[in-house]
Amino acid sequence: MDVVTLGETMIVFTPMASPSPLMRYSNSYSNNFGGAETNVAIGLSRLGHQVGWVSKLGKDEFGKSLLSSIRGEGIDVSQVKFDRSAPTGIYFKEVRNSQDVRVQYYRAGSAASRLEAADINEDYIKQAKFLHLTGITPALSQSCYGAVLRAISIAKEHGTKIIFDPNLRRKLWSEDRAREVLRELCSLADIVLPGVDEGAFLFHGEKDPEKLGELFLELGAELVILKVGAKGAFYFDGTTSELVEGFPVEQVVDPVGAGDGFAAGFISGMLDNLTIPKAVERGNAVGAMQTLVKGDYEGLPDHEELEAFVNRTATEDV
Ligand code: KDG
Repeated sequence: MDVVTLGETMIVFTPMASPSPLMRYSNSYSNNFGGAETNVAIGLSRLGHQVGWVSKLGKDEFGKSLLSSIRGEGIDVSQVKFDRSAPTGIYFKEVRNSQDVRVQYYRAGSAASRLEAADINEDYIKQAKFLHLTGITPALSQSCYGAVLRAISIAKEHGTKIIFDPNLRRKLWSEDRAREVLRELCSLADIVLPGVDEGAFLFHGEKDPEKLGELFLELGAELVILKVGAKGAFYFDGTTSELVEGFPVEQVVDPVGAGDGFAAGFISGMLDNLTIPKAVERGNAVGAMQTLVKGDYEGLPDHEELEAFVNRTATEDV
């Protein structure tokens, strides 16, 4: 296994454009699914890597549909359990414009929020090269926080590299608790992937990339990749710091999942033994591609699509 990830995936409802894209007026919705960790897993799988997902789903129609969709993306779901007494989480997503996306969660008490340390299988984590975690999971419940800490301690014991994306979701917890836990998890990770706004949240409003890079390194990571939106991402490894420029896109259709696309591209680059700047460049490209399509993961490319995007050529139309 190249990467194991762990967290909640939900059914996503999005207003159909007619009669209005706003939820308060919409009377029809399309549905698909989304979750930061499976977005990353799907991105990696499409780029040819072996990925496993650890989670819980309600034993309901949504849970069954999610399991088969994610399995259908080539992800190992052997560590996904069904919970008969809790539902699969759902959320509603309203994309007002590329900068204004509103989400309404119905996930409190979901099956995934019942994930606990005892659900984490040591043998499964230890055979992976990377453990990917986000700051969404510990926000779901105390037991999820425990599951994340258990996965980290197994990874540390067996030399599995920990990649942590803070993925701050203010609706899920208080600011103080979020700051405390996200800083703790950044300090336990080998590689951290914050956005500049998350850096400002964690470090008293600091927005200077160079300073943020130092602050994250001081917390304990060996490599910090600081995302600065469409401009690209900086990397800091303790000796070098550099901005790797992003890929401009004509029109962002849906920004949700761009950070997960970045993570998938970057981790894929690391797995393919690219240099750090080249891995960051792949992250930038995959993140940009994800914004071109409606949905949390639908824009994530395979290798052929990625190459065509980077080289500004067309894919073969078969
Ligand atoms: O990063 C995108 C995710 O935020 C989205 O897919 C849904 O996991 C999700 C969440 O918790 O908001």
